[in-house]
Amino acid sequence: MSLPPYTPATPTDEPLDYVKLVNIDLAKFDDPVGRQELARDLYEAATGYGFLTLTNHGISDEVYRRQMQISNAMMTLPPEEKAPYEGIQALSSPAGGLITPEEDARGLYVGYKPAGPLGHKGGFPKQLDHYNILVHDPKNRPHPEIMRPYLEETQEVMSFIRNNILKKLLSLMAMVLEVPDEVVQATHAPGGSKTEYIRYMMCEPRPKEESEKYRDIFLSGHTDWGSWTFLFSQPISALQVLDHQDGVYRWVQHQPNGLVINFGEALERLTGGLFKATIHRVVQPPESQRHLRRIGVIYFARPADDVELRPLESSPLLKRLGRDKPMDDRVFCMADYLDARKHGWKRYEYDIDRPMDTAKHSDFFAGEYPDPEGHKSLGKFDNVAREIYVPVLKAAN
Ligand SMILES: O=C(O)CCC(=O)C(=O)O
Ligand SMILES: [Fe+2]
Repeated sequence: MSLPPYTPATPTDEPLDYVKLVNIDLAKFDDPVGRQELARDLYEAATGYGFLTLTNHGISDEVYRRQMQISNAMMTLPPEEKAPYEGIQALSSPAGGLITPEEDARGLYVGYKPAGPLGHKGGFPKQLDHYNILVHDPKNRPHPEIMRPYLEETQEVMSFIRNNILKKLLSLMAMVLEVPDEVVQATHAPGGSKTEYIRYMMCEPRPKEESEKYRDIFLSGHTDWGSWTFLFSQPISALQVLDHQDGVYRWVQHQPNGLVINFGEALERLTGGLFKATIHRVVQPPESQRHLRRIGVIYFARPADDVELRPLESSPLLKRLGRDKPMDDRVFCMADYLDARKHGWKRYEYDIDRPMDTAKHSDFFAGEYPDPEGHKSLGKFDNVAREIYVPVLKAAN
C-alpha cells in the first residue's frame, strides 16, 4: 500500500507579527569554538522565548518530507479504519482501545485520539486529531496497515532525534549549567521514558461558527509537559508564542525543512525556572490558509520516568542565580508529574487576549477526568480554578 501524494501548502505572504527566534546551527557543534557559541545561543533561547529553530539537524529532506506524507496518510484514513487503533476505547468502536484506562490515567497517549467536544471520556477536548507512536513500546501495539511499511523508517527518525539531536541539546545544556555532560545525559537515560513518542497531527478547517465557539483557537495556550518538543516546521501558520515581556502572542514563522523546538515544563523544573517553558497555542490560520487542512509531525522528548523534577543539584550556575530551589511546593518524578498534570495540576488560563465568555464560548477543559476504578491518582486538581497568567509579573521575577 503506497502513501497518497501530499503537497505541502504554500506559505502565507500575509504580513504577520512574527517572533524572532534564536537559531541553533548544529553544523557548528563539532567545533569547540562553535559549540561554545551554541551553548550561548541555547542560554538565550532558554531564558528568552523558550523557543528556537534548529538547522543542519541531519534529517534529510527526503525523510523529512516523507514524515509529513505519512502523517497526512495516517490522519486522513476513514474513521472506520482509525477506530481499531484508538488509544482509549471509544464508545462508538468496541474494537478499539490500545491502552488501558489505568495507562490513560497515568498520562500515556498511544494511537488515535480524535478531536471533538468532550470526546468520549470527558474532559480535555481538543480541536485537533492525533496519532502517537511510542519510542519504546513494551506491548508492541499494532499500527494501521498504511503505516506498517514505514514503521522502521519512523523508528529510525525517532532514534535519530533521541540519540543525536536531543543528545546534542543536552550537551549544550550541561555546558550552560556548568555540570559534567553525564549528569545531564543521565536525566534522559535511553529507555527510561515509557511515554516518549512521535505524534502525527491534523487540524481540519472549521466552519466560521464552530471556530468562533472556540475563540478561533485550535489548541489553547499551554506549556508542554516534557523537556523539548521538536516540531517539523510546516507552512500553515497557526502556531503562536506568548511573549513573556509584553503579553502579546506572536506567530512562529515557517522554516522550510527546519525544526522548531520548544522548552517544556520538565526542563523548567530541572533548572529551577531558569529555562522557561514556552506558552504557546494553535489558532485559526491567516485568511489565505484558513481553508486548508493542517498536517503536523511532532516529537515529544521526556526525561526518564524516575527522574525527580527538581533543580540539578551540582549546577554552580543555578546556585549563583538562586535557581537551586524547586519551583513548586511539590516535587514529582516525571511519571508522577504526568499523572498530576493529567488530573489538572498547574492548569493556567493563558489565552489572556481572548478571554472566554461562558455565554458564548466552549471551554476546552470542561468536564472532570473520570478515573478508572482503583486508580490512586496523586491528587485531583480538576476542580481547582485556573489561574490567569500575568506575563509582566513573570518577566519581572
Ligand atoms: O501544531 C503545532 O504547531 C503545535 C502543537 C502543540 O503545541 C502541541 O501539540 O503541544
Ligand atoms: Fe504544545
